Amino acid sequence: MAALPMTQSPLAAEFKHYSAWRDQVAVRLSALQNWLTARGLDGDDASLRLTQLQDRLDQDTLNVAFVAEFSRGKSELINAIFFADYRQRVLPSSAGRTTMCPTELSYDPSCPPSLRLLPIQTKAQRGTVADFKRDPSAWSEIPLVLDAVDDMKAALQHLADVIRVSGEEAREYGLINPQDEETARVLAHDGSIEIPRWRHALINFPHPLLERGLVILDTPGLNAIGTEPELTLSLLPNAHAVLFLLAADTGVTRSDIEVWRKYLAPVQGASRGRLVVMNKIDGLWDDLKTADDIAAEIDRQVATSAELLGLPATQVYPVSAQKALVAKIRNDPALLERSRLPELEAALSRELIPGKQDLVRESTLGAVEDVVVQTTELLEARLAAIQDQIDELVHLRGKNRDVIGQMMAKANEDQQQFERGLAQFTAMRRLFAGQVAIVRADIGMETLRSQVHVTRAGMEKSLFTHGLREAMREFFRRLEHNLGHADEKIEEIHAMLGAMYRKFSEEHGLAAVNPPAHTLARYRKEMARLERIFNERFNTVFKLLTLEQHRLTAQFFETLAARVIDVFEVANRETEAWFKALIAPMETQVREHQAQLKRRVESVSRIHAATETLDERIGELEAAAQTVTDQLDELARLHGQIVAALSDVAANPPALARRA
Ligand SMILES: Nc1nc2c(ncn2[C@@H]2O[C@H](COP(=O)(O)OP(=O)(O)OP(=O)(O)O)[C@@H](O)[C@H]2O)c(=O)[nH]1
Ligand SMILES: [Mg+2]
Repeated sequence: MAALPMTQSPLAAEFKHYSAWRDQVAVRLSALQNWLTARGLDGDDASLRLTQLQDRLDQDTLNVAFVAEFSRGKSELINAIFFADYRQRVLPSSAGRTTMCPTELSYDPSCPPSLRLLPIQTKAQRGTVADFKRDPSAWSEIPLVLDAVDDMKAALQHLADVIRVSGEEAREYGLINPQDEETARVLAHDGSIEIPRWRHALINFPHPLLERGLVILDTPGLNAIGTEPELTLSLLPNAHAVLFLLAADTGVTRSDIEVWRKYLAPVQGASRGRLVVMNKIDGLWDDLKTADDIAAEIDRQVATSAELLGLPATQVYPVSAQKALVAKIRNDPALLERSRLPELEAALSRELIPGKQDLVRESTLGAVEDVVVQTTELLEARLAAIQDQIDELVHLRGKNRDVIGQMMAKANEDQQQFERGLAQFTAMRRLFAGQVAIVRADIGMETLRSQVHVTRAGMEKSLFTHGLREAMREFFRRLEHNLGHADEKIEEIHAMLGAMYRKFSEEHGLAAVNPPAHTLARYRKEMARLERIFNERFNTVFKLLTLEQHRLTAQFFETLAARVIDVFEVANRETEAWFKALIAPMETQVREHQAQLKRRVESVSRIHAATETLDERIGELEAAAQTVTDQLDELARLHGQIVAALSDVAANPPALARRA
């Protein structure tokens, strides 16, 4: 199944542009990092920040998810948008329920192409899909031989695998929804039920867009037999674009609305990158009608669907995935246009790429700015100190030894005064460490894990929904309390350091620095969102819990806790980076200032010993000042290059032009 040359769809073109942009930014970042290293200017903080940035660019992915009730054509649409060059259906697509488990398509060139499947039985074990991703032995792996077409199709057919199990077993996996009538009917028949054979699938596929960091998530339709809470909690919120599909032949059904409400509504906050697709418009094509009549009929359906979902009609894209796939395979531009897929592809790249580019740009700019400002301040302080010495020495020309003796006394005095200031700095540093420890206790992973533990135990004990909900409410209440407390401390630390910086700048002439601010607001918002999802999901008021309800809730909590842990890990990482960014410039300046004072005492005493070396010494200092001035220029130039690469104006990208 060798790929033919990529059809230049707007999405492919924009994606190519985006990844070229990202590569260019990475090149410029390395230039800065190498330059800093070569000149010994890469303090701990700077090199850490730049390395983190490079890692983030390396691992940068763009995630697109497809969500809908079964049989709306998700898999077909993925085939049409991304895999038409393979001249056939890559993902299985057929009438009825086809895709049985969430399927992620991506490409890691360090592993051979493969399909990896996580057995449904893992649901009876503790651990989320994310946990199992770290355990390769839990997965069944089928190699994908791209040239052996039939083998490859057969392998991917496993995405549709089901097994028949007893009601008991399905219950053990938490797959039975006691409220679902259909399940009850199926079970009543002979006590057994068909369930997905796999819990999750990972496809490693060398596709040009996947190679550049695209990750596609295909999901199974809402089935009565339960889905992973991970979808709502992390996979969908982490997607940069989510496509929600309707079908023209079914209209908006009750279960479509349920999927929308369950999967799309909770992540509505980030309304960017949410597209609604009305698929199968070819069902409305009718040779006995005029093109205008058909278009009007499509418009009417679009308007009705938009209204039912409470969206503007412009956010609903009518397409025919199937005809688009056929058109691309047969190279039939008229049919492709009629399928209206190109409009959806354009909208998708418009939603997806500029938004992602903005995110990457913002975070990169911020971090680079910090590093550049820090280094500039260091160099400027160095330059000012050299200049002071030059002025002092120039002033000494022709003065007698007495005056030079007074100079020496003054230099010594300054040095001593600064040493006394240092004692204050050390005391402040101790205070700072104390405050940091409080924040770490509030939001540290150990505190969190023990809260998870307490909540888990509380949930296991309770037999009634009331108790479960109480345990969860307490969990969120504690998290919010700790985050809020940490936020207050963070503000105090910020104010304390600000005062210290001002004091040092006034008393010892150090550069005035405005320490960067930090807040945990983002993480508190995410906790509130998770709590809302929990409340929405468990607001039913059954009193005594059945075994499977209990199991479902416990499973849900495990996923939720995993997500909370992820969020806290990021919060901790960022807070630690902030602590460093806060204290590092101060430490650097203090160290630098101390060295300068020492050099000054040395130089004055040398002159005191031999007044005739004065001119020579001034010459040395002037050369040193020139070197620092050159370094400042070079740093500004490197910074300018990064900013230019980030702004992406040179390439005049279609993405930015269109947005204007
Ligand atoms: N007429 C028509 N049929 C389509 C179109 N897109 C998909 N189909 C058909 O609809 C059926 C379901 O398509 P799938 O791609 O399997 O749908 P899905 O949303 O992935 O469904 P699940 O995997 O079961 O959740 C298949 O028989 C497709 O051939 C379309 O644009 N027009
Ligand atoms: Mg499917």
